[in-house]
Amino acid sequence: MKKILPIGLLIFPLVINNSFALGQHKKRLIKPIEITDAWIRGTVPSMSASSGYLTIQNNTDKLDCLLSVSAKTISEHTSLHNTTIDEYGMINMNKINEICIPPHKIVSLVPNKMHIMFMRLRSQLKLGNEVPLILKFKNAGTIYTRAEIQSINYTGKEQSINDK
Ligand SMILES: [Cu+2]
Repeated sequence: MKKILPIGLLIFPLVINNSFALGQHKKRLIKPIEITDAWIRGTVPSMSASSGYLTIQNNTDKLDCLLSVSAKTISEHTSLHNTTIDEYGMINMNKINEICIPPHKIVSLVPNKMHIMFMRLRSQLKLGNEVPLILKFKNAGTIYTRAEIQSINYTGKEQSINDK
């Protein structure tokens, strides 16, 4: 005895695909983690390291932490640093394991504080070029962004306005 498959079943995959597409579209409107104002300090030929800065906005209800940054096009070795001044006025840079952003808060990496350190640079970082960055977050996972290379004297968007 032969079984005949009802034609109605063939329509199901189309319906499932449609609702999946809608769900994805909704998620794109509010990013869980938003990265803005990413920049890296330009270098002169003798420099083998540089620092990078960006602003992280956590739009979720949970604490999230930046765990690592990679920028393979410019550097083999990247880590998260914090700058501190000790009791003798000496400036130190310490490696930190993570940068955490409380729910619905913004954390900015700015000169002389927390930053991304790019070591063993492959070549000179020239003004105006863009560098792709891959950020790894504890909850949000992998986030791709681009950082603009600024001049060696640049101190960031807000600082530059205050200087004028
Ligand atoms: Cu550093």
